[in-house]
Parts: sequence; structure tokens; C-alpha cells
Amino acid sequence: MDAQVGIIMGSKSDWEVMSQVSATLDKLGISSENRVISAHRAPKLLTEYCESARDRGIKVLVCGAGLAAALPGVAAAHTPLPVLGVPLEAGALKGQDALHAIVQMPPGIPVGTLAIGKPGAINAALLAAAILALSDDKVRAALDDFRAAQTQKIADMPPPDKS
Ligand code: RP5
Repeated sequence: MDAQVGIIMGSKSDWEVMSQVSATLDKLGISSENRVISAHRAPKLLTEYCESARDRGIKVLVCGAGLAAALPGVAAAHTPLPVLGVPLEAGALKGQDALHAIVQMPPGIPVGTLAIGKPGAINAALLAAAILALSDDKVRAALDDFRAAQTQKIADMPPPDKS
């Protein structure tokens, strides 16, 4: 099955967190592909990937990067597809630098920015699923089931022991 979601990260060192995007999409039965393409170190490659993404059937891009994280914004500049950005914890500023770089897009080129690190990676996948669910009944059913199971897990959880 052709990939519905394109996952891009700035470095192989981002995979530990970005694999959560892929794993969450897998659980929902959503096909995805992973690429390491740095906006700074391989800008032409990133342009080519993003410009061809829609014609190849990709519907949403999820981009994760750390440090001066230009990746999601540059990706969004090269495709009309929805782009979700995950700031990653790397270096002295622990992801604050990436968060600010990703969230502060100039008006005209939006990036949907998620939380720093693993929570953001998981939620990027769920948000990508919600976007796909608008026009895909299978994804909508999978997302409904996921949320119902999550709620049931909490309902079934025994209360904390007083001792
Ligand atoms: C960013 O710089 C990457 O997204 C990564 O989070 C960070 C460090 O990259 P490496 O030096 O580990 O390749 O571009």
C-alpha cells in the first residue's frame, strides 16, 4: 500500500522519538514512510521530496527536528499538504529552540506544532489520523476504536492504594 503519511526527520539520531509516529500510525492501520532529510544539510533533497509528495499519494507530512529546526517550515514551504511539526530535544536548550523555531511560522505558511519529544510524536500521528479520517472511513473507525479503548483503560483502572 502506498504511504499515506510521510515522516521526515533531520537526523538518524531523531529516530528514537520519531519511531513513535510510525508505531502509532501502524496501530491505526495507516501506511507511512520514513526519511532522514536535514533541511540544512540536504536542502535540495528536502525540496524534491516535498514537491513530489502529493503526487505520490502522501496526504500529511510529519516532520521532526531538533536544534534550529527549520525542517517542518521548509517542508511546508514546498508542499500544500498539511505539515505537522515535532520539536525534538537536542543540545543545550532541550528542545525549546526547536519548539520556537517550529511554532513561530510567518503567516501564509502554517505548521501544526506539537509538544516537544515523545508526547508530540504520538500526538502528531493521532492528529494525522484525524485529518485522514475526514475522508477515510477505515481510519475514522480505527481512531474511534483507539479513543474508546483508551477511555476504557482508564475506567478499568483500580484507584491508587491509600497506603
Ligand atoms: C537536527 O540536529 C536534527 O534534527 C537533530 O535533532 C539535531 C542533531 O543532529 P545530529 O548531529 O545528531 O545529526 O538537525
